[in-house]
Amino acid sequence: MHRTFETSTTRRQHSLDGLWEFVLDPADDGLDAGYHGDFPDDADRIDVPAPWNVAGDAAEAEYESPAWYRRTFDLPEETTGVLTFHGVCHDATVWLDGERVASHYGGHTPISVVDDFEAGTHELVVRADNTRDERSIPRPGTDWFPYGGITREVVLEVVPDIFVEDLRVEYELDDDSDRAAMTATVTVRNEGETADRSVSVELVDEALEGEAEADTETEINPGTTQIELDLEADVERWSPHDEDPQLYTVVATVGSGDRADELRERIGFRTVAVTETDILVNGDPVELLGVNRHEDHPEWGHTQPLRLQRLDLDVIEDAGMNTVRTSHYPNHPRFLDCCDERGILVLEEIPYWQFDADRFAREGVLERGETTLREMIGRDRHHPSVLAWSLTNECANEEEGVREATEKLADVARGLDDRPLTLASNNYHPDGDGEDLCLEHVDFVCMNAYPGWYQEGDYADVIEGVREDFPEMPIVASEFGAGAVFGERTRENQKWSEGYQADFVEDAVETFRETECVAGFTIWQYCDTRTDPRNWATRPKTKNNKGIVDEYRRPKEAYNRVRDLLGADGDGDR
Ligand code: ADA
Repeated sequence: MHRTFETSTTRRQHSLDGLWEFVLDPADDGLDAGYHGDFPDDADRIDVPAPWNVAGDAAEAEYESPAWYRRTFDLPEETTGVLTFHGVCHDATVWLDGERVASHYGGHTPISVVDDFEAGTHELVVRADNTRDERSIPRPGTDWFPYGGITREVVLEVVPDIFVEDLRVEYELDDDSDRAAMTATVTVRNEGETADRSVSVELVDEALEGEAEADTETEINPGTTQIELDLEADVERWSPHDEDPQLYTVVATVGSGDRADELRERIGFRTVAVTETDILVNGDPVELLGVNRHEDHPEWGHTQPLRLQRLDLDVIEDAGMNTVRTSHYPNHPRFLDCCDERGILVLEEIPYWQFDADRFAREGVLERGETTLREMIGRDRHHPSVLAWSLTNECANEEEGVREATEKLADVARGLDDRPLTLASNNYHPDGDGEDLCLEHVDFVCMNAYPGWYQEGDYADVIEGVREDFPEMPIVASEFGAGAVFGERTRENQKWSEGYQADFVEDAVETFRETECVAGFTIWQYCDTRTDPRNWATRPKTKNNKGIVDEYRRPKEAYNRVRDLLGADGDGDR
C-alpha cells in the first residue's frame, strides 16, 4: 500500500507491482521499432517497483538512458478504472493496449490515467527515461544518483462511471480557537451519461459523532464537475509536540448503494506562521532540529520499503530531532504519512538543484518545474507535517533570470496553498559577502553553507551576511556538514574522520542554537548516499559521505554527538 491508511473502502484495487518484462534501449530506437505494440521477445524480467540500477543485473547499475517495461493483467468484467503510477524516473510514456495514454515528466509525482476497460486481458507498456541533459530536471551533475525506472507502486482502481477524482480540503483555524471552518472541493468525474447523484463530505472521528458532514444532490454531466461543500467542527489540533498527534479522515462520497464511490484523505489541523526570528506552529515557536534525507539505500535505491521509512524516522527521533528536509524532491507519500503520525516536521522541495538563468531559460524547463510544483502541492497539501514548500536549491540567485523564475514559481505555489515558502540559498559567504535576489519572494531563508569543509570560515559570519540583507525573516540552516568515512578514526581527527565530522557538527549546531534569528537546522545529511557517477573520482566509496549515519544506517560519532546534544532537549520538547 502506498499510504499508511485506506484511501477508499469502495474501490477494488489491483496492485500491478511484481515482475514486469524489461529491455534496455540504449540507442533509443524502441519507439521507431514499435515496442509499445510489439514488445521484444527476448526481454528480461525485473521487479516493480525498483530502480533498474539496483534491481537489474550489474550491467544496469549505472544505466542512464531509456528502458521499456511490459506486463498484462486481467479484469473479470467491463469497468471504469483509474490507473496510477506513483513514481517513474523521470520521463515516462505509458501505452495501454497499444494506445498512448500518458506522457509525464518528473520522477517523484504520480501519473494518473482514467479509462474504460473491457473484460479480459490488457497490456501495459511503459518507456522510462532517466537521461539528464540541458533541459532535464534534475540536471546533469547532481550530487545524488540518477535512479531510473518504475520506482514507486502501480495500482489500478476499479470505480463506477461517476466517481470522485479528487478531494481538496482547505480550512481556517483561528489562532485562539479550535473551531475549523472547512471548504471541501470534490472533483467528480463522469465517464458515462448525465445523471443525478448525491455528493457528500464527512470529517470522521469518534469524538465528532457524525456532526461534521455536508451533502448535496446534483446533476453530474459527462466530464469533470467541481462541488464545494462547507463544514465546521471543533477539532483537536495536530501538534509536533505530541507523541501521537491528532489526525482526521475526510471521506468524499458520490452516489449510493452499489454505485457509491468513496475517496479518503487524511488531514491534521494546525496553523503555521513566520515572524522575524521564528517559525510558529499553532502560535508557538518550534525549533527545527533535523536532517536532510535522500531516498537512498544500497539495496533499494529510491524505492523505500515501509520498514526503511519507519526505521529512518526512529533513528532521527532517537537523536532528539523533529524535522526532515526532503532534499531535493517530493518524497514517497507514505513517508509523509509516517511524519504526520509522529509529529515530524517536513520541508518539501522540487528538484531545481543548482540551476542558473541560462538553464531556467531553456525551452520547457520552467514549465516542467511548475508542473512538478503543482503536482507536489496537489498530492501533499493535506499533510500537516509539511511546514513549507521549498522552490529551489542553490540556484544562481544573483541572476535576474533566476529571480524571475523564482517569482513565477512562488506565484504558482501561492495560488494553490497558503503554507510559507522557502528556498535554499548558498549565496552568502564566510567573509560576510553575498547577494540574493530571490529570497524576497519567500517567507523564510533556508541557508546552505559549508565553511570549515569546502572553505575556511565561520557560520556566524555567513548568518550575519544573510541577516543584513533579510532582517525580517528567520533563517533555517538547511545545509551544513562534513564528510566522514564510516569507521575512519584518527588521532588528530583529520578531515574524513568521524571525529572531524562530530566536532564540526557540534560547533555548527551550537552556533545555530545560540543565534536568535536561526529558527533551526537540518544537517547535511541523514545517511551516506550514492552520488552521481560523474562525482565518483572525488567522493570516497562513490558516496556523499556527509551522513551522520552510513548508508546502512550505522551511526557515526556525529550521530551520537547530536543525540548527546539534543537528546534531553529534543525529547523534552515533544
Ligand atoms: C550542496 C547540495 C547538496 C550536496 C552538498 C554537498 O549543498 O545542495 O545536494 O551536494 O552540497 O555535500 O556538497
